[in-house]
Amino acid sequence: MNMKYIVGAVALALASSATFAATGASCKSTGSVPVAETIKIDGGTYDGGCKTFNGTSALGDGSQGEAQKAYFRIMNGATLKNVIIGKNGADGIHSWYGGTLDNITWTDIGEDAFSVKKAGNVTLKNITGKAGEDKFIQQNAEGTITVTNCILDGAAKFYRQNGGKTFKTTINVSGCDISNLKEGVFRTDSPTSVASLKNSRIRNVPTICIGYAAGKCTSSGVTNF
Ligand code: DGU
Ligand code: CA
Ligand code: CA
Repeated sequence: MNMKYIVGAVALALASSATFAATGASCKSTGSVPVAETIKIDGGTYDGGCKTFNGTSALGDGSQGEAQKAYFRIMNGATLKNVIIGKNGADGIHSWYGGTLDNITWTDIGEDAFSVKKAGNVTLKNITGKAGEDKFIQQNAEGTITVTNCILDGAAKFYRQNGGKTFKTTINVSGCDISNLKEGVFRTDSPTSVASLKNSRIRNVPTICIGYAAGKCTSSGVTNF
């Protein structure tokens, strides 16, 4: 085999398996902070300093009970970064009118990990979620969700548009390692909603698209790991 052919074959092999391991969040805990009520961040940036935020029973118990509170509410374009959510996941983090999460770990996902409660676009980057029972991301209002470099290990669904709702939602996910889902990656009941999974890896994931209209949920560059 001549050199030219070998170089070509290697380039082809790289191109056809063009996925890389996601690294997710990177914090090592620097201490512990109790959280007894939702911390509201209205614009600007809140840096959690890689502390572990531990919800008290005032937030909830991390079960599937619907009456639980969020640890944080990001509002009006706020950024929340460098946070570890502790063992009581409660109702995770909420967004009102858009914002960004950067470098967030959910140690033990509660009722869900992140919810869009009021319409707005959100960016979720460098995030890691573990040990969920039901949903990782819940979208209850309009907007586009963009997720990059994430690890989710354990949930029923990576993403759910609120059941029975038909407004349009958009979720684009890339550079993620998603494993151990009971149902699938994306689920909607809306005929207009769209979803994409790109350049990511999956393991023990029964299906990617649930409930989407033809052509509205796509995947490319997705391999098993
Ligand atoms: O009837 O809408 O768990 O927003 C079900 C509810 C439920 C939501 C969801 C959420 O899907 O409350 O956290
Ligand atoms: Ca639930
Ligand atoms: Ca919830």
